[in-house]
Amino acid sequence: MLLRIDHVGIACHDLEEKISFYESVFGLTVVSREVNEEQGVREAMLHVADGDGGASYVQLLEPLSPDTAVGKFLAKRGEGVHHIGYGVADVTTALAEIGAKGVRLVDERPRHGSMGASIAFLHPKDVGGVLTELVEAPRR
Ligand code: V0V
Ligand code: CO
Repeated sequence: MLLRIDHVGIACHDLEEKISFYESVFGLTVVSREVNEEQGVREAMLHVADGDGGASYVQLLEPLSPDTAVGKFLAKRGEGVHHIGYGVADVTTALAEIGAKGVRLVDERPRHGSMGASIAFLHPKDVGGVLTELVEAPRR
């Protein structure tokens, strides 16, 4: 069901500062910058590698305000890994299959994600403390 690791989401206070860090230390390149009001974030995707099923990225996340998912996470835990995003062929089908196994879904239906993807989150309390995101890449 999981095709690959699409991205690792990392929460930070200052997006531009963290972009500079990943560029200078790891030589990564920003391929997308977006504000996602629904998710309460300003985010950037930095390309890591290309695989058979698609590319993988680091996603840097800055909260739009303290009362957002990432804002609350930063206040509670500080900067660090916020979620893992796995590539799936069909996010609606994957949600139905995973939900049927008793895992709490944060999203009952897909939302708009970075770079035109369809995304949905599974509750971290039902995934061993890991906020887990399903990512269906846009059709080309
Ligand atoms: C919260 N908790 C986490 C967590 N966030 N545990 C692991 N990883 C995280 N990232 C824990 C938290 O410590 C609490 O446990 C408990 O869950 C409830 O947290 P809370 O602070 O009271 O917050 P809630 O319940 O209001 O919200 C938690 C959830 C929320 C997971 C439901 O963050 C959410 O809806 N996340 C999905 C949306 C999201 O994260 N969007 C930003 C990325 P204790 O302390 O009580 O034990 S957007 C993105 O990735 C995009 C656009 C993309 O990839 O394209
Ligand atoms: Co993400």
